[in-house]
Amino acid sequence: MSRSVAVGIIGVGGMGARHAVNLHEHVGGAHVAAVYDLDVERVQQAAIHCGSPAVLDDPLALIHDPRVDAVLIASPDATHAAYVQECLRARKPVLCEKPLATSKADARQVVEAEAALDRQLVSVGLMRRFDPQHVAVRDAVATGRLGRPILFKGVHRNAAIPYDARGEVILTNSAGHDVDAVRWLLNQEVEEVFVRGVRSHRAFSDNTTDLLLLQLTLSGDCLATIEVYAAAEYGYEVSAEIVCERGTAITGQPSPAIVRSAGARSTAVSMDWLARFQVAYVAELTQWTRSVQTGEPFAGASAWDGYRALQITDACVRSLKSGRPVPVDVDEPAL
Ligand code: ISE
Repeated sequence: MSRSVAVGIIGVGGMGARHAVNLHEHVGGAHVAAVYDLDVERVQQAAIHCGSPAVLDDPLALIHDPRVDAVLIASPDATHAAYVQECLRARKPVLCEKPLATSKADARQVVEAEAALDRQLVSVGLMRRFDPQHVAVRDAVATGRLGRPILFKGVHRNAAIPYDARGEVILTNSAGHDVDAVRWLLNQEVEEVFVRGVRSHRAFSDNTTDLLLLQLTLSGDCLATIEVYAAAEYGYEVSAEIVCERGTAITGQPSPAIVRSAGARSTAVSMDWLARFQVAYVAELTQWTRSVQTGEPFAGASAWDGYRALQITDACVRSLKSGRPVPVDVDEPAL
């Protein structure tokens, strides 16, 4: 039996804490060996819930710690690329939460640094690739039974985002999931983007653009439209539909009980992504652990996919600002 993978986690806010608990409770073959967070109270709490790992006060020391085999990065977006680069210097496998970086130039440097090592060490947490609903849609389209895909229709609604709701931040932080879903579900590249946005609530500040409509042109004579809405209030929902020549496939929502009461029949909607994608997060960590143990490639998103997501969302930001369609470069994978 392979040795348990000792994972060091950088950042134990909402997402990192969920990963820590998932690793501790639901993933065989790995354990939480060390944790770091700027918030001392938060990191102590996380340690209590995931088997009392070492609590370190320096993220770089965590990466180089000999007790750590592999690193999971769930710190603020702007810190991702530098920590991933440090993992590459330490030659350690790393699962970095999306986005891989906050600029396409920094993401490109990660791709190049990994290619120079000639080893695939970087994985990116684009967890929809492990969501059973999304996998089912991909499989249905891949059979060819529905004919050629013509249109992707995506919806991505957050009840409220815990960060700045300017259009460029939403595009980089949230819409990265959607553009990755388009590429992965259809196995096509995005060639051009056209983005418009509005402020959903009059009470929001003037520079808020929290409802965005993306129109994409894809490489296989296929179009895509995506609604990304950061303040939907009623709950968190994601869906992806692929319209094909002879039929369509759409993700269902995970189904909680149907409740009948007071003249209504209702089904609860999750309020956040941690609940909606819990199954996907565990599957992603399980597959990553296996790839670290066996040396086989990770089945999820690579550094290249993380870079592509940023290339596309960067074009989306330029389109939003200019009010015009913007072409996206399609370059060759470096690995
Ligand atoms: C968040 O970081 C996520 O990863 C969620 O899946 C996404 O829905 C949300 O918009 C992001 O802020």
